[in-house]
Amino acid sequence: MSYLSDVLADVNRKYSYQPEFLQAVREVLETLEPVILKNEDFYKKEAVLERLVEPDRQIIFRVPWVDDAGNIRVNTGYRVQFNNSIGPYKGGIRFHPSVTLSVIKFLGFEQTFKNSLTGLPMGGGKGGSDFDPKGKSEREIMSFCQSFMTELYKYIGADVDVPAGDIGVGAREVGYMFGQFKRIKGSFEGVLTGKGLAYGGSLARKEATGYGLLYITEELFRCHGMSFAGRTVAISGAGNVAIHAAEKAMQLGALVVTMSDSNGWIYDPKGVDLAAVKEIKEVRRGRISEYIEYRPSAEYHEGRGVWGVKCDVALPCATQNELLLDDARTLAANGALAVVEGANMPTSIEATKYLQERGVLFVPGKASNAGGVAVSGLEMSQNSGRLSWSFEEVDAKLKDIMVNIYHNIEAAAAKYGMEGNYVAGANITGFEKVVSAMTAHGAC
Ligand code: NDP
Ligand code: 2IT
Repeated sequence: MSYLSDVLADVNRKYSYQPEFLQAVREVLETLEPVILKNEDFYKKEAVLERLVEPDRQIIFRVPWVDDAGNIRVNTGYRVQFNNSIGPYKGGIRFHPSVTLSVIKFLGFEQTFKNSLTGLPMGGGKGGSDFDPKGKSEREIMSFCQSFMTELYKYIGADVDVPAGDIGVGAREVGYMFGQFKRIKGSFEGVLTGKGLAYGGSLARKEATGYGLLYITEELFRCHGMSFAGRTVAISGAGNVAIHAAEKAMQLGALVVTMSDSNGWIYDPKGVDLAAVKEIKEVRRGRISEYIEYRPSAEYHEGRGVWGVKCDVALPCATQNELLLDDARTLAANGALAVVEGANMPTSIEATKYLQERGVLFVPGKASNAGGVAVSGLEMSQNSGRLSWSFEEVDAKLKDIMVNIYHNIEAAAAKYGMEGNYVAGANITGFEKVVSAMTAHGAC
């Protein structure tokens, strides 16, 4: 058994009850094999892999809050501070009933590599709760956010750990959490990103993940001698990432024909009416099924189905494991040219391998959705410098970062003889920087 397979076997044994975490670890470790084999004794002596797969600390807490009927309700809160070798912990907070320690660990693990890829000094962390924001009143959301921060504030700070949004957490929730932190600590600091523009937020943060996804997709196409304009794009999700991915895809001349939420999906062959989706999701906080009220000629279907639509480019932007082997088969059979992940780990390992074998260009989320956390890093810089940059300035830096990520992961894959394998390229690039910092710090 090699060092790498020993560590993988240990993690599988120890955390057999954390499937999402094991999936994320397996995907990364398997692609690192050529790097580890080149210098196995060193990595083993330094226990590099053992240190990478074990979070620095995991904070789990009770979140009591009062609902509108006056009942006390209880959820579980998490913050996993994974690795701060290259900077303060950084990563979003997810509110969704599916949140478990396994989910937060997988996200924190991925985040460590992603943040390294941005080139900015940010370590990896993630947090969240199994709280379900759906159907809750404004007051209940505020009550929950305040209670969550009443415990979390002890563990975070502008130079310690800087959370942001993720599924179920947008500007509204970040605002409530920021307010509670400020109130308890008496300190106005850049402790969260994705803040409102009136109190230290960055222009273009809201758009950053979706726009960044399209910047890297455009560069991918350009470097393969193809144009992106005129392509048909299938997008899943209808949240922050999906909406801004659709917006930038349209600006770049593509036709976006699908969007979805956890109940169902829409197919609009004329091209999705994004103003309608924004009104449904951002103003009414409604369901994607309402889309046909705006566009009666479009189709609405219950359940999953986005990947059955013929497209050139698939952008999964909802959640983990939403693009499975059968979906990959359908996409490839329908002639898809590229799958570029907006969500974190939306594609299963089997589906990823199938797409790669069939020559479908595949960019993993830790590279392609890094635009969000990259602009969070720029928000941190602006907060430290007491500055606000223009939209154009932030957007130009974002584009630059995404183009650089593409070239770095492309070069790393090629260096190890895996041309075009951007999964390996992303993992190797992220790994090399984190490990060089980690080993410089000694046994910690
Ligand atoms: P939002 O909460 O804004 O939107 C999430 C979307 O995905 C909604 O349409 C939601 O539908 C759908 N969705 C969520 N969970 C499920 C599920 N279990 N099954 C089916 N559909 C689901 O989140 P974001 O857009 O911010 O996040 C989307 C993805 O992008 C996540 O994987 C996140 O980790 C990742 N990401 C986000 C970044 C950011 O800056 N926000 C940065 C990088 C990655 P419904 O409303 O019905 O629940
Ligand atoms: O998955 C992610 O990268 C995010 N949810 C954004 C994290 C951040 O700190 O901006």
